[in-house]
Amino acid sequence: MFTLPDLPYDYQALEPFIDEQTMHVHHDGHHAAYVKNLNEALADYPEWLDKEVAEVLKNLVQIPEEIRIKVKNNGGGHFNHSLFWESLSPQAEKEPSGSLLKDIEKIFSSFSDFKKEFTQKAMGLFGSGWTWLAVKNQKLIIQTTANQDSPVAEEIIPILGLDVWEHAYYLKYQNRRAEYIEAWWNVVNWRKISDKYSQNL
Ligand code: MN3
Repeated sequence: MFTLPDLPYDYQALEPFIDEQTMHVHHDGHHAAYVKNLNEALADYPEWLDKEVAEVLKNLVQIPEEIRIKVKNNGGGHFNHSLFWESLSPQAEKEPSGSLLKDIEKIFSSFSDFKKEFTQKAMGLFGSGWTWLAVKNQKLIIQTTANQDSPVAEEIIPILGLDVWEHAYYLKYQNRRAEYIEAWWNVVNWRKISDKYSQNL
């Protein structure tokens, strides 16, 4: 069985950038539903229920066709949100460190240029989806995915993900996605992302 992870901080901890009510709806409502629906979809296929969700997503072709889309959507939702919560912190650093900072500067010329490009991609994403900082063939990339599609299904390692579904910001920011993204940068847990990057080099 897949289980909903607890938030690594209190629901109000990311205030004022991400509000308590949104965190409740997002974690206890949306993420919980992905976990429930994933377990239901795989109920008749218990061999998949004790795998890591990333393993399930990497092997979707082996999932019976009649439940494959449901597993892709809800498994992606579970994986993506688990990464999202742990990528944030009320004690956030302003920027990455170590090899991550060095490689961001190498590829995007500066950390502020990286932020600009990431923000533009997130702003340009039509409808619901995610923007990622990820490692592909040992190189940093910015990627966007639609719906709950997850880069991990394509052998890409996401190290930071921004949820740009309206459910992630509508209660506080309504249609002002740009304000949400600007606020979100303030709670990105760069220490954690930098560590994750070093482990995946
Ligand atoms: Mn979401």
